Amino acid sequence: MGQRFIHILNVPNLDLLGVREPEIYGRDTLADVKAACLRELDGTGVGLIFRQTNAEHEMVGWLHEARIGAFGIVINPAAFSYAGYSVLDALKMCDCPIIEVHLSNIHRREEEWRSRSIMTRSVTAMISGMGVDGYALAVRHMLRIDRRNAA
Ligand code: CA2
Repeated sequence: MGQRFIHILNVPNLDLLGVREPEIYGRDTLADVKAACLRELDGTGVGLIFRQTNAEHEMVGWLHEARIGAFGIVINPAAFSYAGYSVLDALKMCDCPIIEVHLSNIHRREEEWRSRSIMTRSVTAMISGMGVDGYALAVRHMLRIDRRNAA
């Protein structure tokens, strides 16, 4: 088998992480998130594909790429969490573990609609409210589960 990859996928507006609303989302940027995830993967042989887009069709294409044989998917669906049904359908086609990550605790936000992610019922696990640490924790968990399954 060739090298396997964890796909970390970020969607609308997350390119502005660290720039807008730091009181909610923190001051770390996506580059910091990527660096933290690479540290987790160091020496494991698992590769990283780290992406962000503001376009729904691009995200669907990336999920098709990850559909078969990926090590795992970590996705922050951001606003697609609430109406991105094409992203949801594409996620359901993937055969690997999927962890949904939200920087903020979506159940604690002022706007009640933020707590109603349509993705959550179709993913393996969800991390919400741990800020940028959520991504690296998701990677660590996936590595641990894989090691457990191999033992
Ligand atoms: O907490 C999260 O990670 C969210 O997925 C972020 C989304 C929001 O729609 C979800 O309810 C919760 C995107 C928020 C707007 O985008 C920004 C990104 C970076 C900085 C400021 C805003």
